Amino acid sequence: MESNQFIYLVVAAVVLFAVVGFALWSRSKKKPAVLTPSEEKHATAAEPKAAPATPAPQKPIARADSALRRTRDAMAGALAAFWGGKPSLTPAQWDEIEEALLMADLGVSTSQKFLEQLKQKLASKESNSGAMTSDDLVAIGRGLLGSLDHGAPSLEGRPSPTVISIVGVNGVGKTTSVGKLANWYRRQGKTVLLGAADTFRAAATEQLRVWAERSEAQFVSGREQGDPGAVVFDALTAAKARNIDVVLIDTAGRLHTKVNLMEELARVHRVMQKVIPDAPHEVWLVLDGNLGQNSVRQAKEFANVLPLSGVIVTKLDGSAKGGALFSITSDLNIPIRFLGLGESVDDLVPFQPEEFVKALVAPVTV
Ligand SMILES: Nc1nc2c(ncn2[C@@H]2O[C@H](COP(=O)(O)OP(=O)(O)OP(=O)(O)O)[C@@H](O)[C@H]2O)c(=O)[nH]1
Ligand SMILES: [Mg+2]
Repeated sequence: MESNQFIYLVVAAVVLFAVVGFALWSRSKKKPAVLTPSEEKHATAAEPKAAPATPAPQKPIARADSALRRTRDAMAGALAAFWGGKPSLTPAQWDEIEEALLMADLGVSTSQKFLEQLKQKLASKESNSGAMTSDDLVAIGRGLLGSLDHGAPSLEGRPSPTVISIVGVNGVGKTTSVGKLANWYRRQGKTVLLGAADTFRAAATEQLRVWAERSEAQFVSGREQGDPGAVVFDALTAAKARNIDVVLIDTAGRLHTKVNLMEELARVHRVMQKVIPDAPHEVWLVLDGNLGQNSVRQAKEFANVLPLSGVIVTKLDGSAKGGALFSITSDLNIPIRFLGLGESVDDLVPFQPEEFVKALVAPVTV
């Protein structure tokens, strides 16, 4: 080999080493922005961190925002007509908006009110040559939810125990909501007792017992097929003796059309009054968010028989019919207490009307 060739070879080898060496060095310095699950596992194993005692629950607005995606999608296309400061909308565009509101199951009369107010707002914007903003839509939607005292009622100054009876049609999510409520009140530092007054359905008691254990709530049950009145009597007596803050009574599902079953509920409530004269302090109707306007009809029937003081709307995570909440409040004048946004223990959020409307018409990412 000639000396020139040898020199080239040495130089090439040095350059190669330098390039490879630099690449390896810079790779070792660089932290990946996102770890794959297996990298994450190893990274965590190398640097163990103390796990938080309970995972921080997501902020309600963020949860409602994602859980209401389907209802929002039902409305979004048409409401998009407002963005971009268009001077006016064509009749066809108004029809589309009306259709979208009906698709989101706001119901005919609430949709009409929504449309009228949108038209008024747009007219006043036009005369000031302004454009419709998402705040305007939120204000209109919020107005339609009325001035009821929505959300979780304060227990301050309330009789103790506060007895909340949970009622509704079969399968709407009563037991699950009782379980989630137990957890919610426990997180507020309250002592909670669950009464398994669904003695009718096999396995209902066991289902509730699991929820009680999960949320460290006390639990009172009776015999299967036994008298639900006996269970509430025992539950309220125990709650009084043990200084419990909140008693949640899970009742058997029943069709609002079955008069005898509806009367049985009223009787169970009267049994409560033998122990605590003004019980139940709250009667909350659970409605399945997938039923849309049909749930409004259910609610009317229950309200005819029972003194409803609140509504829980469940399964909104899979529903495109969340717009029915507007009719529930405007047609029935009953506050919405909580929303069920999934099947796990933290998937229950107090109803915040403004945040709800924001999540529908002007999604907020927190
Ligand atoms: N996705 C979703 N599922 C829910 C929600 N709430 C309840 N469920 C589910 O709905 C089903 C019925 O729930 P339950 O709590 O047993 O309903 P229930 O009203 O007590 O039923 P009965 O006692 O038979 O009348 C279960 O599979 C629950 O996991 C919710 O907010 N979101
Ligand atoms: Mg049940």
